[in-house]
Amino acid sequence: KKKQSEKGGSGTATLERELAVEPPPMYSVWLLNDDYTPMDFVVEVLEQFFALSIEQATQVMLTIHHQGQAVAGIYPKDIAETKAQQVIEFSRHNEHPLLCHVEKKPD
Ligand code: TYC
Repeated sequence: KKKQSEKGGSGTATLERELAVEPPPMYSVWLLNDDYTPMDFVVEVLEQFFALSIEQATQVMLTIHHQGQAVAGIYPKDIAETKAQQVIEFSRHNEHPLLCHVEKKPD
């Protein structure tokens, strides 16, 4: 005798499997320009916390310098928020005013 939970095997169970593999919502970490943080410090931050090459890090740093801000990386929420905290903590430890913020990407 078939159990109640096994009825309609291609209905609810299929939907549950599809939902289970949805990617998580993603969040951009933006670094902001300021007048005081040295360019080489920002490049170091982009290399150390966002795993950019020195060429990528230099390009992103220059984009921030000229345009006011740029995306350093895109991650699930908890990772994005941790990176932002770590950048601010590292910057304060080195007495630089560098700031960043986290923004949810559209679903
Ligand atoms: N504008 C800074 C300078 O001229 C450099 C800088 C770049 C600062 C990027 C912050 O996120 C930043 N020294």
